[in-house]
Amino acid sequence: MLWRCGSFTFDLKRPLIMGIVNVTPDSFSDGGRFFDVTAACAHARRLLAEGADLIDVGGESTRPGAAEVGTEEELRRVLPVVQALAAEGAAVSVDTSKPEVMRAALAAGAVVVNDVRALQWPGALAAVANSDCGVVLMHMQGTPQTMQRDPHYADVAAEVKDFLQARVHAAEAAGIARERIAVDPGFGFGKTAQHNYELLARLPEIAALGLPLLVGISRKAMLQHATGRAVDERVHASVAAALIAVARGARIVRVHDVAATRDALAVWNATVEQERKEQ
Ligand code: 8Y4
Repeated sequence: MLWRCGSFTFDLKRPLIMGIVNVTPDSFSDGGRFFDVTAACAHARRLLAEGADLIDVGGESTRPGAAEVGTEEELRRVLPVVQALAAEGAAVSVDTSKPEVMRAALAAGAVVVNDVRALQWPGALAAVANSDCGVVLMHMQGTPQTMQRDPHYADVAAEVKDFLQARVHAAEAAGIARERIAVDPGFGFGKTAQHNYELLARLPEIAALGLPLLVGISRKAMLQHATGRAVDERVHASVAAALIAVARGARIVRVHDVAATRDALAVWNATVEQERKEQ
């Protein structure tokens, strides 16, 4: 299976690691953007050196209850980082729902649009259709402001799958080639811990869509549910979750801890290669 993302074509025979880089306001610089951009680029370079296949750059917090960020502010945060990393030859993904940010990031060299709102905002389908980038379509119930209040599903895996199928059709109808599209069940986005574990258990049903499957569980609250660990103590649980996701059909994992994930997936790859030789 291949995933076409602008100048990059990823072979998904081996799972990919997407390293997370948040560009959030820093408390050091007064008004300037020097420190947060410099720090984000430095962090991205470290993740690339550790083995990240692509870097997801985000300037909008989608944490439950977080305030929305304006277009100008999001551009100020994200663009210089996208520009610098792309110029260094990295495969850069931009985590945004805003068509203006998508267009600017793609012009600056981004090769993937990662949209937690699955291109549902006006103009988003067209912004991606006018490029040859890859795109991640993610499921969310509700909005980041309200999604964790009281999520409900009759059948979480079936509903997530139906939503993703519908968004894939909308993307194709807008002129986005199927080989550019990856799907993501959106762990933690309008889901209880039980919903999240049911989705993880039933991931093969989502993989059956036949498209590259991306999963982001790294450091999320569902890991606290199982381990009791605080957010800065969830590395081991995150690596376990990434490996479980890959074993159940995920082909791209979005993670904070690239070095640890890379070693786990190296063991996975060695096992799968041996299995192929035996057949
Ligand atoms: C600690 C650290 C606790 C981070 C929670 C979080 C996904 C995503 C996010 C995902 C895709 C997050 C932008 C939420 N999650 N994009 N983005 N898939 N495609 N929370 O699962 O990392 S942000």
